[in-house]
Formats: sequence, structure tokens, C-alpha cells
Amino acid sequence: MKISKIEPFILHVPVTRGAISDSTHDLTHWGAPGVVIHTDSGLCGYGYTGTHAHLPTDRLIVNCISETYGPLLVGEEPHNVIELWEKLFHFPPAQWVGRSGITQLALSAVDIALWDLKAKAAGLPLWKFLGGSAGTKITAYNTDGGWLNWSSQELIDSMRRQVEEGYRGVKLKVGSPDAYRDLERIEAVRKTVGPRIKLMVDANGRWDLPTAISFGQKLSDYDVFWFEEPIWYDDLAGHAALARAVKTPIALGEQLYGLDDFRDFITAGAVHFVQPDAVRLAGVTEWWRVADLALAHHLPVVPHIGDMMQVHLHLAIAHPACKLLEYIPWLRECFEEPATVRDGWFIIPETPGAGTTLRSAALERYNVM
Ligand code: 0YR
Ligand code: MG
Repeated sequence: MKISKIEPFILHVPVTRGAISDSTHDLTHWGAPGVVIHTDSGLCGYGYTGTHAHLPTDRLIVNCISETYGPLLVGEEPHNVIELWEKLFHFPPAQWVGRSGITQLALSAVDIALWDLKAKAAGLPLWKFLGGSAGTKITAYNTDGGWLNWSSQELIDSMRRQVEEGYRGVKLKVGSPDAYRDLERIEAVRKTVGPRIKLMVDANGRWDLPTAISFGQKLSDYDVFWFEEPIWYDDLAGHAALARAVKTPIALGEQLYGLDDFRDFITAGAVHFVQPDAVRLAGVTEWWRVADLALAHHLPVVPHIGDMMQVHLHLAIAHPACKLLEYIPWLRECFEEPATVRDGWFIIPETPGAGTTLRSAALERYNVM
């Protein structure tokens, strides 16, 4: 099998109820810049990354895919994923400007498309190709019910609905200018969902260390399961200090771009729930290395799902460090086999590949290229 053509796309898909906010971002659409990798066998691999649907920035990503990586891929044997990953990651002109950010997001899309192809060529869903078993139970926790721009009443109504639907975990966005507002919302949500539901809070990197420490010390009053991205993403020493100062475990990883970053945070004791995202840290290849690293430190892996669950569901089923996976349904209608939750558990996908194959109707409707 040889790669014959690289076909980029950019999807912009509306989010829940028109607009959502966390402490740092306001979104109306989720972006999926990505690539279809065609082969001379007729098989196609699909891979994409996840963005806040800003077209000029998304164009930088697909430009990197098609102009920089494309010529390095055409004519190659797509089964050689690790070798191709190394070739792209270490391509000197790209490495000079990259190693994180846009080049990593572009490499993620390519790597995922290659794994999708590899699993399709084997006729297996990726989780099975990677050695996972069909009896694996992956619990869903819902992030799409706790946005910061919603009123307290909207928040409580949506949290109640999620518990009725069977979710065993819910995430609430915090990081408001007034931390007391966040504490009141946490108290109201804990009252609504009862004592048995996992309640996570996520500040999306907004606070400074003193605010995070004083806020973080109150979280155990509400049995908060984890405190996510409390302070600036790259502040390793700050996270380590916070982890020593508060009882609630720290979760992070969606803004880290590679194995070296995760090694430093993990060995510094600055993270407890490890949240690698395969669409942000250079694909399945790098994600698996990070998950193994976490496993070696006996830390749970709970992927951030910039892909809106598809490939991460396969990875979560296959990797022994994963038991819990985030749920956000924004892209569901785009896929041939969308990730689905029933009674709070993810259904095990059956279709060969990485779960990334797009419906042609979705490509027609949402492609903004
Ligand atoms: C919206 N999940 C997150 C969304 C999400 C963000 O900006 O991207 O909330 O990535 O933090 O845990
Ligand atoms: Mg987060």
C-alpha cells in the first residue's frame, strides 16, 4: 500500500445552545482541521485535530499538513507509522519552528489518519488492533453541562438532567473573576447531583497561585474529584506547590505538547490525573507513550478529548491506565460511528479504524475550506 494523495479539510461545527464559555475561551463552533490520506489500495485514513474554529489559524494547521508534511508522505508505505512520525517530527525545517503548537496539531491529524488506515487495513477497530478487549467498561463523565456563561439555574437544570441520563461524573467550569461565585456554584451542583457523582472543576489556567491555593483548599468540603488546570499551563513549579498545598488532586495535560512535558510534570508531583490529548500532542503515537509513562507512575489517564471522543474512546478501551473518559457531543453527527453513551458507559465501537471516518454529508455541510 502506498500513500497516493493528501486531502485537507476544515470543519466548523456549532456547539451546544449557540455559544459556550470557560474562563479563557468563548466558542460558537468547534473546529476540526484535518486530512484524508488516500492510498493506492482504495483505503482512506481520516485524522483531524481540535480547535476553537478560527479560520485563519485553522488554515495554518492544514497548510502545515498539506504543504510541509504532504510531500514527505506521498509515495510512502502508510503502515510504517512510527517511522513516518519520526520523519515528520524531526523534519529539520518543521522542528526548527515547531515541537509544540501548530506543527504538533498538524502531526496529530496525520498520525491519527495513519493509525486509522492501519486498523482499517487489518479490518479491526483501533482498540482491538491495539490489544483491547470488548468487555472493557469506560465510564463517561459529562463536560457539556457546566459552562461558565450559563446562569446558576441553567447549570443546575443541566446537571440534574445529566444525572438522570445516567452520567456518573460531571465537570463544572470555574475560574471566574470572583472565586466566591464559583464556590457557590460548586455548592449548588453538589447539592443537585448528590454525594455519589464525581464532580470535577476546571479553571482552564486562569488563576494565579495564591487564588488557586485558597480556592483549592475549599474544594474538599464538596468532595471535588479533581481540580483541573488551576494556573498557567506551563508553570511546573506552581503546580507542584499547589499539589502540596491542597488535598484535591490536580488534573492537567490538554495544553502539554509532548512526552518531555508530561515527564517533567509527573516527576515533579505536579499532576495526579493525567490528561493527554492525542489531537494536541502529535497523535496516537505520542499519546500512547504518555499513557505508558503515567502507568509507570501509577497515575490514572483521563484523556482530554479535543477530537470529541472518537479516537480517544479507542485508546481508552485499549490502554490499562484509562477507566474514565470525557463526554462532549458537539461533533457526533459528523461520524459514521459516533461515540455513544448508554447508562453512563461508553458503547464499544465496532467499525474498523480509529472512529474518525467522516460522513460525506458532514464534509459537505461543515467544510469551510
Ligand atoms: C472550550 N476540557 C476543556 C473547551 C475544554 C475547553 O474552550 O475547549 O473548555 O477543552 O477544558 O476539559
Ligand atoms: Mg479542561
